[in-house]
Amino acid sequence: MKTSNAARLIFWLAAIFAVGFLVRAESSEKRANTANITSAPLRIVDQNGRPAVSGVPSATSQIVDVMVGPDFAFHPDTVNISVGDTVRWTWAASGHSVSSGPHCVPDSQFCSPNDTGCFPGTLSNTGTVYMHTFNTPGSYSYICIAHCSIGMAGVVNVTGSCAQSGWSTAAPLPTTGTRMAGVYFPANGKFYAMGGRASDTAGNEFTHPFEYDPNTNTWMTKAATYPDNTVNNIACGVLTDAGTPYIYCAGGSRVSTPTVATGRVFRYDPVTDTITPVAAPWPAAGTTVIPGGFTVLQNKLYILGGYDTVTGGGQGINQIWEFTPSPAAWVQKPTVLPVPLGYIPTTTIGSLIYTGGGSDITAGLLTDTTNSFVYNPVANTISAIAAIPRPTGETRALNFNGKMLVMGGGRTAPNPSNEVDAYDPVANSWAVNSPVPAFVNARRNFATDTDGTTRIWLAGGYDVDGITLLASAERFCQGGGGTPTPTPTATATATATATATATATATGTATASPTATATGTASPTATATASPTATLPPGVRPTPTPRPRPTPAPRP
Ligand SMILES: [Cu+2]
Repeated sequence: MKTSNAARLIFWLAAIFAVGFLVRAESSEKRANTANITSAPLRIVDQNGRPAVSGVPSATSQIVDVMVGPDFAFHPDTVNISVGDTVRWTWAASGHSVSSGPHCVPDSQFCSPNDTGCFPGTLSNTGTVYMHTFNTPGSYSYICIAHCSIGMAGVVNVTGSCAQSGWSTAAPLPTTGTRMAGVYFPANGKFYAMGGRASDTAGNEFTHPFEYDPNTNTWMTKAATYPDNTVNNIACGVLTDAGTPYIYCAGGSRVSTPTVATGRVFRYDPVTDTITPVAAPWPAAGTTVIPGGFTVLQNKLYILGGYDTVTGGGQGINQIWEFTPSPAAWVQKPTVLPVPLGYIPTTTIGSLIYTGGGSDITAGLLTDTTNSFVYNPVANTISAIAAIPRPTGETRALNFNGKMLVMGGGRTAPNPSNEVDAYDPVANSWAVNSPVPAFVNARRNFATDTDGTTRIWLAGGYDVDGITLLASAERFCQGGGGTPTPTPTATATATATATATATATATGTATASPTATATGTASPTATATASPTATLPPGVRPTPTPRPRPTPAPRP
């Protein structure tokens, strides 16, 4: 009996070893034959020494196939594609997953079978097909969660390219819209316009999110329904809870009762198209305060400042709040803004939060400012940075390749603007319409966001007159052949100066681009073209906007 057991044990050990050896042998043989498995050539290097794109690059997106198994490997284990291309994984054996992340740590950027529940993950069986489109350049490692420890891993290298470099017209929103929050959702590469309204008359708040697909240049009105109609001026950002990313949104206002605000929080899962209440309202809202600037840093949503619609007839607040998704909770930071502000262009670069501009709100009147700050939420410090070269507010700031872009916006003449100011946190200096040029249609209170490296989207908002609502959308793509066209038009801001006083426009020079050509308005914009702020040396601050010319606030 003992001999028999020992023999059996030895047999099984040998069998396991042999299987492991055979699997490895098969695996390496498969690797050698990857060219037979996919039709595309592999391991081709471009002139920069980077992997060349598999197959023939085309203006339209392509699908690249990867087989999952039948052994403990992906075939091929490396694919090189262009932005907008799709990888299609097909299971040739059961009990495997495709889970984004290095080593054995799923990072929830994408995963089989449907990009949900990436952690801890799902194993799928033979015949499963999972597709994911890559919209941002980069190198994406992925694993099988069951077999990553024995090396079942792959990588997707995505190189950037633009069908059209620079700004171009995108498909318009399904309707006019303003006061939406733009959110790029990395897990599916789509851009969302959250909340907002179709007009400034009561009862026209949006009830569903809008989804823009960069690959098809189309908008879709999603089925998920907001929990209420207090959805103007909401603060949104992508946060991950238990491994799944969501768009969290806090606060908001509505037209029918302009002095009523909400602190309500909900989260939207774009993949399952579901909206879920989050039982942790933003405490600063009370029933009267609209969120100020907002940004995400290390999986926390920050709100800087805001608009108290009641106190003093309407005024800015100076509070800074931090939201943590799990468990959902808010903390008021011990730091306050040096000046109370609402609608602050705000973004995150590295471990710091930056602002450029924002609305002074006094007795219910909004005035664009040049206040610019850097905030460290860990050290609880906030200090001034070089001031943005023009007053603005009621727009967003975006982190684009490590620079803060402040996107047009503003209401104090000659705003609204189409100018894109870029703050370099290393040099503590601003550039105007460089590296990203001005967009075409000046506007404020529009939805905008970026993938961080290559693309920017914006949609809706108020037109150059500050009144007309827009449906139009624009998209920026950087890369591919050639540089973006440096031909911003200042026509938009120029027309807005019609009612401006000379003193007001004198400081509004920043919004006029150096290439401004006459647009026929006999307004003081001539002074604007005479002093393009692009030539301001770093550290020289333009005169702050004087307070006394605010335009009356429409319903927030
Ligand atoms: Cu596996």
